[in-house]
This record gives sequence, structure tokens and C-alpha cells, in this order.
Amino acid sequence: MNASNGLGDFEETSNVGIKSFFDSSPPLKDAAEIKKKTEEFMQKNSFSEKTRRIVLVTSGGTTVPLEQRCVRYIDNFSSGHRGATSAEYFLRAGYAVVFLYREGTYQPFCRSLPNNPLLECLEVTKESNITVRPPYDQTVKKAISNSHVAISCGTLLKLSFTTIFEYLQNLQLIASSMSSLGSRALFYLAAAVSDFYVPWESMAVHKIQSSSGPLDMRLAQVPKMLLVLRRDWAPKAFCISFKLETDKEILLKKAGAALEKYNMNMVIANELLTRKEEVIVVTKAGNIVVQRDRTRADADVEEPLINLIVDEHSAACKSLE
Ligand code: 9Z3
Repeated sequence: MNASNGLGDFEETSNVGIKSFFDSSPPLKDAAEIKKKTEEFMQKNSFSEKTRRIVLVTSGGTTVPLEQRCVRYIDNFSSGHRGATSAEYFLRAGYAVVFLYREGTYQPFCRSLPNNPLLECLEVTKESNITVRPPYDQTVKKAISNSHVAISCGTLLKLSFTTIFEYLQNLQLIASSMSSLGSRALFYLAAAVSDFYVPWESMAVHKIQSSSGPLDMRLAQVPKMLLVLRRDWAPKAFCISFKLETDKEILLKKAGAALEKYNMNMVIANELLTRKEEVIVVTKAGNIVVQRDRTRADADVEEPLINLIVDEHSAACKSLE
């Protein structure tokens, strides 16, 4: 549902549109618990022995339910690979990471596990013990220990979403608790966010019946939250958004327009088919092409990308000191 994000499209960015989006959204389940966890995480990484920079990495696509008791929904393409990989490199660079991910998508440190790790990696021995089956033993050990270390040290907080309502409510909540961090906060918004949705109050409660004939449905525009994020929720933070297109011709034009319009520090432009090979970092100072190291089969484009971002974020923090 990102396809119609045309440059000239009408976009609902007024405070009224944003307020009415949140007022009419179904309440976020466990909001109090999420707020508590997020605030504890900010505290821990701000006032413990080591003050860290903190990044929110969003990952995966949002869904748009068509029924309140949802049987059908519209989805946004994103496997979560970009977000999960980037989270790993941010952790390596010493950041504390809030990983806001779509339920069921890739997780940090688990990218090289097979699709069904429980059944494919484990086996039951003759003595009825469970062991890791070769050749997965090293991969599984590394995934478990890296992930457990990051969570138990308090440098990785994982929160999940499925719908556009959950995603935006989480974003607002996390951004508000990151606003006190000033320039130490970094937003890396790689999630693929729906542009259109069915407002909760106009949504069918029960499963839509096919016997009623062809479905005619009007979708409302999701208010653009990047402006409010920048202006109200976390004005001093370093903000990076992504622009995904399938047509190379319009990609850079649209990324440049988003940079200006939402006053982002960077927009990362990527094309669907080449997104794991190359991205273009669009900034006010110019564009930088970032490619993965093709001499190494397992090299990620996120490795040079996160190095570049960390340098730029450091420079921005210094200039504000
Ligand atoms: C991206 O462009 C991500 O890089 C991908 C990553 C979704 C392509 P995967 O998860 O893919 O590794 O499979 N994310 C942002 C896409 C998006 O919805 N951007 C909006 C837009 O293009 C702006 S928020 O209008």
C-alpha cells in the first residue's frame, strides 16, 4: 500500500488528522507495560555506568485490518531483514537498541537460522535429550548467546506490532520517552508503513460476507507521522527514514522530497530488487551510494551503512554539545 505515495498526493498532516487517528484507534494492548519497559530501558542506558546512544529500529510491514474481528487484512511488504540486520550492527557499534518489529519477521542474530529452527535444528537423542543437529550447532549457539547477552545486559529491548494502529501508537509512546535523550536519540525507521487504512469506527465488526457481491471500500489516508515525530515528539533526535520504490527513475526524486518535507537528517533510498546490494543515503549535503562488500559472500550492505550513520550521528551530537 505504499505505491500511491506520489509527490503531489494529498497528505493528511494536520494535528486534527493525527489526533483523530489516535482517538479513533483501538487502545494499544499492554500500553502501560510497554511504557514502563521503555522508560526503564532509557533510564538504564542513560544513568548506569555507561551512557549509550539509543536507537529505535522499526522493522517489518504494518497491516490494515478490514474487519474489527479481523479475518482479512491488507499487508505491506517487508521481511524485516533490513531492520534485524541493522539492529545487530547498531548493537556492535555500542548503541542501545529498541527493536520495534512486526510479529513473525526476522529477528536480530537469527537471520542465518532456517525457517523452522525448532524442527530443523533440534533433534531428540536415544536418551530422550534434545540436542542441536549439525551443521547448525555453531549458528544456534551464536544466535542464542548474542541475543541473550544483548537482552540481559539491557541493551536490546524488543517490542512487537502487527497493525498500523499498534505501530503508530508504539512509535508515539517510544518517541515520547526518547525525547529526553536529546541528540543521543536516533530514529531508524525501516518499517514499511501503510499509507491507507480503514478507520476503526467505519470498519465492519464481523467478517465481510462474499454473498454481498463485489467489495467496494474507501480507504482513508494514514496521517504522516514523520512531521509530528520531528516537530513534537523528539525534536532534537537524529531522524532517518526510508524510501522504497520499484521504479529507479522516481526513487531519488521522492527521497529528496521526503528529506525536505519531513526535515529528516537522512533518507535512505532503496529499490526493491537491489535493496540487499545497494542503498543511496540522501542528505542535505548530497547523496552517498553505499554498497555491500562483494568480495565477501556473507557481507551485508548494513555494515557500511551503519558505520556511516554512526559517524554522522556522532558529528551531529558533537555539533550540538
Ligand atoms: C524500506 O525501504 C526497507 O529498506 C525495506 C526492507 C522494507 C525495503 P526487508 O524488510 O526490506 O529487508 O525485506 N522501508 C521503508 C518502506 C516505506 O514504507 N517507506 C515509506 C515510503 O516509501 C516511508 S515511511 O513512503
